[in-house]
Amino acid sequence: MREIEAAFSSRYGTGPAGVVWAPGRVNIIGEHTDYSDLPVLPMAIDRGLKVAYAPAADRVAASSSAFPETADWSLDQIQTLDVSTLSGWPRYLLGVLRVLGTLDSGGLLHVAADLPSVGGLSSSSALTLGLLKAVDLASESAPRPSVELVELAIEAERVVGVESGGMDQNAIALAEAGKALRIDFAPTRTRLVPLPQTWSWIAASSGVEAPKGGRVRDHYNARVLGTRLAAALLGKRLGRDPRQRLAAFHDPDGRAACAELPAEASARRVARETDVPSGFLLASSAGGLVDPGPVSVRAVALHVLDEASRVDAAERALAAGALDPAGALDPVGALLDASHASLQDFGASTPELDSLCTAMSSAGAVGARLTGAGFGGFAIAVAPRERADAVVAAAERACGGPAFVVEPSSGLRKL
Ligand code: NG1
Repeated sequence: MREIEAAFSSRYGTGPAGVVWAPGRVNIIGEHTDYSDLPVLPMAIDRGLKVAYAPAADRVAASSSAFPETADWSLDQIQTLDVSTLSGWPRYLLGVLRVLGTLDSGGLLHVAADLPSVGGLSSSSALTLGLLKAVDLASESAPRPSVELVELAIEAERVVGVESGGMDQNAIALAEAGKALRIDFAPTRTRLVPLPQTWSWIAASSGVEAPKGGRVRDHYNARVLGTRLAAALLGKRLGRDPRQRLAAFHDPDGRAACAELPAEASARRVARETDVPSGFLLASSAGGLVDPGPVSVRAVALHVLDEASRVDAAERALAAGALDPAGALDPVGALLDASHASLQDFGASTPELDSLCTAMSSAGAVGARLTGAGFGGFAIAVAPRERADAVVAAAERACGGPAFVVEPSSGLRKL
């Protein structure tokens, strides 16, 4: 019996009806662009989590091999629970159940993972999508299509409090082996991008945890606010609609006007200057962002617009890599390095992430950058396959690990 089935049986006294696989992801390039409706280029990886499930008449119960918290809620109770009173991973389960609305039946769930949850590999979205698909399959209704699960998962994570974009959920649900996934937003469109087999992708921990509670959530939401303030100010200055996302300013005039933006501004000041209400600027699915006061605006906008151009350039370089993998490696590596430098200005890097990237480059990686939200968590590097072991070893020496090669893998599915 597989380990997860044994764990499920020992917890619930009965075997599971099935097991769902939800992979983690690394983002190759396009960081902090998704919530401005600008593109990203992630790939799902060969690490992730399994959720074993079985139907249950009137309750949802859940446990995990990795964490002590459990949930056991009646269907009636689910509608009255307050997410802010829960701690740990059951918050994501409540987010999932909330967006599913009134349930006709429940489920028994058990989670096991080989995906570090320290930040950057999208463990929160893998968990959300794994739970969502397991609850969906445990119910009697027809299974929902992946694109519907993606939309529900985005909303579920916002219920938990991070006003995220949609990169992770799309990547995890729609990825295919051997390929990255270019994702555009508003409307969402995805395109598979083959990756050269002679390259290795290395994921390495900075040794600093960046879980989505407290500190990281506040840093992240402050950047989301920074992009909204920048867009409102650019709209006002360029005579365009100020209630748009930064994607509406991804053109030469928009880029040039960024230089005139204030280094920092508050929602209150921008609301006064632009007539966009502060309630609009601070809106969120979880009842409004906490107003952090002045946040970085100019560096945030410059990073986001330039990073979107780097996504286009990386996709072009990868297309060339299909014909000439060796020739495309340096251009892709240079884009990764440029992305990391830009994220330093944006404020998402840390000294540990910086020295980790330097260590991997010195060991033979052609490019390295933080991946995911940053503020700690993971970095990725790209290297010719024969140098991968040396890069992993250098990363482990720099930060104490873990570091490992990740393979571009297929997405969410029933095993
Ligand atoms: P992480 O925290 O690495 O899973 C987060 C967001 C993404 C994206 C990146 C930054 C969530 C679930 N994910 O990724 O949507 O904005 O940061 O590019 O919040």
